[in-house]
Amino acid sequence: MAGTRTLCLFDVDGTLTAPRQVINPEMDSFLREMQDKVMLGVVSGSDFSKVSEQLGKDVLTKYDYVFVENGLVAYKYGQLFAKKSIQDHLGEDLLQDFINYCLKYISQIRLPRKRGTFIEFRNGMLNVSPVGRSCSLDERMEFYQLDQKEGIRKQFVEDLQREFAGKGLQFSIGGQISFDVFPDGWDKRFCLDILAKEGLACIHFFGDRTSPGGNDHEIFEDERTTGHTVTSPEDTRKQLEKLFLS
Ligand code: M1P
Repeated sequence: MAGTRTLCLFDVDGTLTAPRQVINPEMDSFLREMQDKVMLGVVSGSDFSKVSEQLGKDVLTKYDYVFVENGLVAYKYGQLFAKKSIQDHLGEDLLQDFINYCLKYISQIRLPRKRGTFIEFRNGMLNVSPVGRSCSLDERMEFYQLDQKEGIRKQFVEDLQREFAGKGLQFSIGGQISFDVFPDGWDKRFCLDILAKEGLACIHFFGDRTSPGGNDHEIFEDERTTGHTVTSPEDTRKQLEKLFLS
């Protein structure tokens, strides 16, 4: 039976914060006011350390639900309540074939700059970055602009889709310098299976990457959510005010 509580579930980068930046204090206090009307949750492809850097060390107590790595690691009212790992699911052989292929592929790309941490191994996904995650903010923007012109990540993902066809892997280009790789179905919809047991009346999802290929697309389209496309944190606030405060 449907419950009475409404949950507003937010993507982080580009929706609550500028990409990889800390939440603006005004947006943060606006969300606290919203909590009188609705429950709040976040769902991010990033891992917990990045989400807490952006939303605050007290993120677990500020939001009713925090889903990191698409919900593979899930917290409710500050407590860890679900966790699943990619290595148990895929097995070491496939994982190593995949990692080796990516490292070889990256070694053959020439970029204006390359830094370190080309593959980040997370609990529920791999994050692959041709420029390397340890790049500076300026280097990040430089890669992002180049990628928009040259489609480096898009081409990389297409090659991986061909090479690993039928292996049960899904790819998602969410941020600026990398893409995420996870088992089929482990996109942001993963958290909806968890929420299905929570007796909510309605889940409003807000994200900026809702077009096909973006990492908010599947959850935005899912019939268990009412999806909203936003263009920035300011736009998220405007849409919330219109929906719940006017
Ligand atoms: O916006 C979500 C993405 O944020 C980061 O992407 P990037 O560093 O490329 O901007 C990553 O944490 C990625 O996993 C995540 O999907």
